[in-house]
Amino acid sequence: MRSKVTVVGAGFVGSTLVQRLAERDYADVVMFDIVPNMPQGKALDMLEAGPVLGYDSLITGTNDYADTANSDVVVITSGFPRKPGMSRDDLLKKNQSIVAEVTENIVRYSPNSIIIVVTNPLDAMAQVALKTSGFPRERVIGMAGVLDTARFRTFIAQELNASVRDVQAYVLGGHGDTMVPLSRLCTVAGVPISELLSAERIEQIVQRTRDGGAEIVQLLGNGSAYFAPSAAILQMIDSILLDKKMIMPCAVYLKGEYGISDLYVGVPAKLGAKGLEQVIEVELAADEQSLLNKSADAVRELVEVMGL
Ligand code: TXD
Repeated sequence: MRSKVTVVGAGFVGSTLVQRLAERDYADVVMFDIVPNMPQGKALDMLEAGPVLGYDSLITGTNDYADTANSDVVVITSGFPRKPGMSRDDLLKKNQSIVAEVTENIVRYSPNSIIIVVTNPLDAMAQVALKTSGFPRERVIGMAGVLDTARFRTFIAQELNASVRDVQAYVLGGHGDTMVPLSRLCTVAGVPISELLSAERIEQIVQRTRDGGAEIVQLLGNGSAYFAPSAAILQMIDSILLDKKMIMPCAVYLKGEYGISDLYVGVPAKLGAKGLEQVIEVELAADEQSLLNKSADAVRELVEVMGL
């Protein structure tokens, strides 16, 4: 039987992800949104691309959670955009209630699913989904690190005129200004980046990576990134549904790993059929650990504002 994936939120990230999934052709996809007719319209449009592109994925748009029943993976991209005059905390609380409501419906209709959280502020929203669902941490994972790492890899490849495939890197920590690109472990075809670029140039690339989301927001003028984010989510789903056991940075609920407890923070994780199959603990240098701690503190602040 084909796998079933539900994507909640048929906005830019959600609908682009559904398109990418359909083209992979290994799962049926349900796209849910509260806006009437819109997910149905987008789903039908994508379904009609199947004969041209050669995929048989069944794509269903809906406003009814019953259609999402028995999904293997559910992705939460639903959220409220920040409006003028809204504080960060207002947005936090608004998205907290959306993610909680969505999670309750996921638990009701797909009690055995693996949840991938995408809505911002990412690490805090993953915490909301975990607490609301009562699922084990293996089945509630946040997407941020694959995207942040992809941005870092893009900039390094550009700088060295190298293939992105040869660039290995890790960006850890929370999804935000405090993320921790681990340049010490970055290699290009196995060669440490410190042998290829000056420390100063590496630092500039690290800073551009930290500002990667904002750079796109500024260029777009309205809305935020969705092509690279949807690709990053797809890689996580691939590893889970195809049981590839790939290691990639994900927001994971830590239970003492890296000296951090009861909090979502981005760390290298092995994803397979069971969801999170292993937290990979990399030995960190003192300065890296202190940056990771700072990043965790920023997430903890949000969790406290939410009263979780
Ligand atoms: O790295 C990452 N984690 C991220 C996160 C990368 C990119 C985008 N990131 C965040 O994902 C972004 O800050 C937003 O919080 C979400 C979704 O971004 P997108 O660009 O797709 O936002 P849209 O286009 O505004 O889509 C949101 C949709 C929209 O269609 C709403 O109608 C719907 O969410 N929505 C809901 N769906 C279901 N249920 C409820 N309650 C609901 N409320 C709004």
